[in-house]
Amino acid sequence: MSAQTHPLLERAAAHGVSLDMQGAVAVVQLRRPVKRNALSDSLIEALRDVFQNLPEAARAAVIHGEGDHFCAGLDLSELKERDAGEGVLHSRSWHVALDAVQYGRVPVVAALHGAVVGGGLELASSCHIRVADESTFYALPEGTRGIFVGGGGSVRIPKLIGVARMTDMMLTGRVYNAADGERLGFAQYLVGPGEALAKAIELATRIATNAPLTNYALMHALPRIAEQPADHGFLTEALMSSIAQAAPEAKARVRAFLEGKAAKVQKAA
Ligand code: 1HE
Repeated sequence: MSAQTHPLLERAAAHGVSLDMQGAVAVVQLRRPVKRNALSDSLIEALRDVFQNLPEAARAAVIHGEGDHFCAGLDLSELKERDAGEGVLHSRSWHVALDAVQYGRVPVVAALHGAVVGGGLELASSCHIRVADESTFYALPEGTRGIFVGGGGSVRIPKLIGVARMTDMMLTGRVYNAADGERLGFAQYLVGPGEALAKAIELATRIATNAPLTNYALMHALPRIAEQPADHGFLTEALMSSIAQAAPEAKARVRAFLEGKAAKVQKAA
C-alpha cells in the first residue's frame, strides 16, 4: 500500500525518499541510485519529513537504498563555501533529520548493502538495528576529503565501534568489510547477498508486535540511561520500568504467559 497521502510525504517522494506500508512496517527507501543515494539538502529534508510524519499505523520502520549502494554520504556537489555560521546550521539540519530517525515514534531497522560511507554511515548509525549483506563496506572518507563528520557521526559512531577505531578510519581512510563490520559492532546481523531488506522487514515485523511503551523505552530511555551516571541511571530505570509494567498491555502479556498462553523463550539455535 502506498502511504504518500500526507503532503510532506508526497514532497519527500519527489525528493528521493519514498514510504510504503507493509502491514505495520513503514518501509522507507532512498531513491537516488544514479548518485549512489548521496544525501543532498533536499534529501535530508525529505528524510526528516518522512520520519516526523510516519503514518499512524506504523509500529516499526525499515530504511534501505535503491541500486548497488545504501548511501554514498553527503552530496559533495553541494559542498560549497560556507561561513562558520552557515556550516553550523547545515550540520544542525542533519542532526534534526537523524534525530527524527533515532528519537522518532518507532524503532528503525537499516538494511545495508554496498557503500555505507560518510553521511551514509551517520544515517545508518542513527537507526536502532543494522542488518548488512555481504556486499556492505563501511568508510569515513571525510578525513581524506579535508572535512569532518557533521551528521552526528562523532556522537553515534564511537558508541558502536569505539573512539580509537573511528579515529583510525578517519585518519587512514580504512575501509571495513561486511564481516569485520558485524564483528566490530556496526551491524547486529550479517546476511547473504541481497538478503538484507527481507531480514530487516522480518525483524521490524516482529518489533511491531511489541508493546509500544516497551519500544518507546528502548528508543528514548535506554540510550539516555546508558549516558547517565550510575546512580541517576538506576533511578531513571526504576521510573521507566514502573511506568512500563503499570500499562494494561504489560499486565495482559504477563498474565498470558502465566496462563500458558504466551510463547516461552526458546534456546538459541
Ligand atoms: C556522488 C557521491 C557523493 C557518488 N556526492 N556525488 N562521500 C564520499 O566521499 C564517497 C564518494 N563516493 C564514492 O566513493 C563512490 O561513488 C562509491 C564507492 C559510493 C560508489 O562507487 P561507484 O563506482 O558505484 O559510483 P561512481 O561512479 O563513483 O558514482 C556514480 C555517480 O554518483 C557519479 O556521478 P556522475 O555524474 O559522474 O555519474 C558520482 O560523482 C556520484 N556520486 N557519490 C556527490 N557523495 C554531514 S557531513 C557528511 C560528510 C560526508 O558524508 S563526506 C563523504 C562523502
